[in-house]
Amino acid sequence: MELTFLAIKPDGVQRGLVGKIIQRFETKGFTLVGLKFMDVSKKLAESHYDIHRERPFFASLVEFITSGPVVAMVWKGDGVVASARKMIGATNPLISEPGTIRGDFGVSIGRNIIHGSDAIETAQREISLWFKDEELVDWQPQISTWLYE
Ligand code: DAT
Ligand code: MG
Repeated sequence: MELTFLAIKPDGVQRGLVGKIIQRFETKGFTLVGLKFMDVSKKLAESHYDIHRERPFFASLVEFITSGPVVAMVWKGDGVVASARKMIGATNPLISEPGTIRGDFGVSIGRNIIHGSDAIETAQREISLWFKDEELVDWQPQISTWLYE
């Protein structure tokens, strides 16, 4: 089944939004596969945001994501990559729809609370960058038959 990588950024952690954010993905029906609370090294941050290396905001992005602990997660489910992106909302919280995480909790593009992989291939790259194989748990929630036909 499809996997995605999500990370609650330092602002989400500092603002005490970890529980609320995790709850949204749990109640939606996605399955938690990996979870760790961690500091992010400059090397990991630069590698994670490699595609933005030439953008003017790259340095501040790396500084921000390394400025405090983050919650790194892997979630599983049918269509989880695109669905999680919808639940997260547009990059700029000021234009993210209400009901999305960024739309409900944020006001600034440089403090947009959470990262989510933008495609299945990106998710695979990000999961292997952030997690070792043995840190991912292969399990089926017992309520699966009530979530999936
Ligand atoms: P997303 O996080 O929605 O996938 P992205 O991949 O385009 O957005 O950019 C990665 C992060 O970089 C984003 O979450 C916030 C920051 N960012 C993007 N565009 C920016 C901009 N124009 N000014 C400042 N920060 C920006
Ligand atoms: Mg992105």
